[in-house]
This record gives sequence, structure tokens and C-alpha cells, in this order.
Amino acid sequence: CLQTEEAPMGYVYDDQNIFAKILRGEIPNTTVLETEHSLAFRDLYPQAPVHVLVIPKGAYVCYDHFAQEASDAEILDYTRAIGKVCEMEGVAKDGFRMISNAGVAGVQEVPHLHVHILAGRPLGRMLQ
Ligand code: DGP
Repeated sequence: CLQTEEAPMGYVYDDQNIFAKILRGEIPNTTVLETEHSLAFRDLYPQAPVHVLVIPKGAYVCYDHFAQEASDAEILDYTRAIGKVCEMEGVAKDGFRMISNAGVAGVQEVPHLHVHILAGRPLGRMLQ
């Protein structure tokens, strides 16, 4: 999702991004769930009654970076954390949406992998 001329085959992680600061405790967040390798917290600008962001604690820019370089333990923890948040927020009954924006075309604003979990209102059709 973020490859530069300096690292054309790799991913460049900016440790000054806002979610890195949240992970270091430098700015506050409303935590929903914390596990060994993952953190879930409420989006500051919620787009739905339920809007939770789930991030891995590791320095991964986007999902493809994570899927290629994270350990099995991190991937399992992150996947289960997303499932646990869905259970805690009770989103399964009426349905929900998971989104992970990546890179420029995906309009990713914060360059630390995050999955949005949105629920609590009709979310409309996204893919035509
Ligand atoms: P994206 O466009 O997929 O990179 O989404 C980034 C999301 O992060 C966006 O929905 C707003 C949210 N966000 C930005 N800054 C903060 C912050 O400081 N705290 C929290 N909780 N969320 C933030």
C-alpha cells in the first residue's frame, strides 16, 4: 500500500502516525478491547452508531503488509480481536460492514493498518 522509491519492494512505516501515538499512549483513545497484539478503540469521527477501529500493535502500514510479514500469533490475535469486537458490540444480528482502506486509491488517511467496523444504521450499497 505504501511503496516509495527508497523502498520499492517494501513498506515504509511512519512511527509518527496518529495510531502509533495512540499505541504509545501519547494521545488518548476510547478503548473497546486490548489483547496481546491488538487494540480496538472508537473512531473519533464516527460514521455510524457503532464505529470501532481495530489495529494490530505491530508496525504494519496496511493489510497486505500485515498479511505478508506478521507472525502467525499476531494474525490469529488480530483476527480474533475483530471477532470479539463484533461480539461485544452486538453487530451480528442486524449486520455490519468491515472496511480497511489502503494507500492512495483506497484513501487511507492513517498509515497504520486499521479495520473499521461500522454498524447500527443501514449502511447503503457500497460496491456497484
Ligand atoms: P482511514 O481513512 O481509513 O485511514 O480512517 C482513519 C480513521 O481514523 C478516520 O475514520 C478517523 C479516525 N481518526 C483520525 N484521527 C483519530 C484519532 O486521533 N483518534 C481516533 N480514535 N480516531 C481517529
